[in-house]
Amino acid sequence: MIPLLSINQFLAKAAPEKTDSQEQQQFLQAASNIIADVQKDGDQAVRFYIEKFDGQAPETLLVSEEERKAAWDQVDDEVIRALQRAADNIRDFHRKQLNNSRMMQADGDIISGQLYRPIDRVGIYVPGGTAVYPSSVLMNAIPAVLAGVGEVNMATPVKDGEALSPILAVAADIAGVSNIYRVGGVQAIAAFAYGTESIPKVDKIVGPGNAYVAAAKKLVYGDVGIDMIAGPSEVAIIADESANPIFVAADLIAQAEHDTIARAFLITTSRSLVEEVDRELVKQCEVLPRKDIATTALQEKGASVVVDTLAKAFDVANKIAPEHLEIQTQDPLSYLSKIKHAGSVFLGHYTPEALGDYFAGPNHVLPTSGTARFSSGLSVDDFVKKTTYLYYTEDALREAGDDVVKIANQEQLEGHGLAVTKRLEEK
Ligand code: HSO
Ligand code: ZN
Repeated sequence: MIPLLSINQFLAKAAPEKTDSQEQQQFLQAASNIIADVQKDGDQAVRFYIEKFDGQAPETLLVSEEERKAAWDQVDDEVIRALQRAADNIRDFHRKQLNNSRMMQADGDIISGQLYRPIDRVGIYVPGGTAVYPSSVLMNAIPAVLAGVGEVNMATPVKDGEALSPILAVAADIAGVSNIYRVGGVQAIAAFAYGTESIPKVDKIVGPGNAYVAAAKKLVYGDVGIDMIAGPSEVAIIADESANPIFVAADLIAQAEHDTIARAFLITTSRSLVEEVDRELVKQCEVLPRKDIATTALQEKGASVVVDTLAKAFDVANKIAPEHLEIQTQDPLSYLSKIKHAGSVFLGHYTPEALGDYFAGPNHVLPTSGTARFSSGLSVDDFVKKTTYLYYTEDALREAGDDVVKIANQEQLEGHGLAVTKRLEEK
C-alpha cells in the first residue's frame, strides 16, 4: 500500500513539493482581489465574499456571548473535561517557554538589557470545511494568552450563516479567546490585516488554512505579522526491529487520514517490518471512516525505505526535516542528539503523534515541507517581541567615543560621529 523505494527515490519523493508557480499565481491573484475589496469596502466586501463562497452571510459576524454560553450545553461533558485536561497540559508546557525581561549588563556606567513585551492583538484563523479542529483552537490561543496578548480574536467560517460549531466555541472559551468572528477564507485574513467596521485590525495572524488562505497570509505579511505558511502535514517514522508493525501502521494512517496530500514516511532498518506494516495498513484502512483519503495519501504521497543502520536513518530524516518525527526503536531517548531538523519528536513505542496532536502539551502547529530546517513550531515566542535598551554615563561614552567615531567615518556618516563628539566637547 505504501511504496517501498530506494534511498534516492525516497528522498526525491519526500522532498518538499515544488509549488507549481502558475497555480500559485492563481491563488495569489484571487487572494489579492479579495484583499483589495475588503480594504476598500470593509464589512460590505466581507459579507459579499461570505455569500459568494459560504452561502448566506450570518446576521452578525461577531458571535454573541449568549451563543458562546449556549454552546456549553451542546457539548458532551466528558468531551469538555478532556479538552480541559488537554488545555491544562498545553498551558503547563507553554508556561515554561516564557522568558523574563532581563538586564544583560549592569556595571554602574553601562546598563543594557532586553524587554519582553506581548503583541497587543492577534487573529487566530481556524479553518472550517469537513473537519472541525477544537485542538487547533487550544494550540493557537493558549500560547498567545500565556504570552500576555491583550486581545485574542478568532475567525472561522460557517456554512449558510449557521451557528458556530459548539465545540469550537467551547474550546475558544477554555483557551481564553476574546472574540469569535464567523468569517473564513481570504476575507477573514484581509479583515484581520486591515480591520473593518466589525472586525478589529490585528498585529499578527496565526493558524493554518487552505491554499487561498496561505496566499492571503503571504500578501498581507509586512502590514501584519504571520506565523508561517503551512503545507501538507507529514510524519516520518524511524523504526528498528523492535517496532510493532501495528503501532507503526496506525501512526502512518493517523497522518494519512488528514488529507489526500498528507505525507507519511517510514524509514527502517528492518525489511520484514516493511512487509508487516504494509499488511497492517491494508487491514487497518479497511475499517477506517476516512479510508479513501488515507489510502490515497499512503499510496500517492507515502513511501518507505530500508537503510543499513539507524545512523543512516537519521541522516535521511534530517534531510527531510519532517514536521513530525517518530522514533520507534530500542532506547529511543539515546537518539535525541542525532536529531538536527524536525518540527516535533515522539520517542518510543508508546508515544503516538496523536498524543501530541491533542493532549500532551507541545504545540501541534509545526513547520512543514522541510521548513523545520530554519523554523520552529508555534510557541509563546510567536506572541512576544523583544525590545533592547541601553544606558551609558558620560564616562562610559567617553570610553567608547573614539571607536564609534572611527566606524562612523568609515561609513561616511559624519553626523553619527558628531552625536558623540558634541557631547564630549561640551565640557
Ligand atoms: N497533525 C496535525 C494536527 C492535528 N491533528 C489536529 C489532529 N487534529 C498537524 O500537526
Ligand atoms: Zn493530526
